[in-house]
Amino acid sequence: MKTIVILIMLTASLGYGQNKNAKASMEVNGVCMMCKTRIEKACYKTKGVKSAVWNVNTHELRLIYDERKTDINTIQSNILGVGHDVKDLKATDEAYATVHPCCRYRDNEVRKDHEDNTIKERDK
Ligand SMILES: [Cu+2]
Repeated sequence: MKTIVILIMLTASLGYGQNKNAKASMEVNGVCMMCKTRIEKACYKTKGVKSAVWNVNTHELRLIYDERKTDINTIQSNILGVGHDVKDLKATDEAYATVHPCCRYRDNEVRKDHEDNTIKERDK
């Protein structure tokens, strides 16, 4: 009986101070709407992520997640897993190779193409 009480207290104290709607934002590299879908999907695939919105212009990813179920490192590694660099963390070449050719954000030509398109869209 005593053990059970201690266990309950321990579980309660572990959960204490953890936010089920923790917010975070970080920079994720990408170039287009396909990247956006890929990045956000990778986040939602992570158990505990409630909201993931990536901005194609600013490259900022805004997250709302349950700290009791996941953490930033887990979310980041899932994003890296689909081939997108997070801040200073580089996705492996294998993971990067799986992104669509038009999404090769490390390629200056591709990046420039997308930037031109963004400007065209804006000036339309
Ligand atoms: Cu893309």
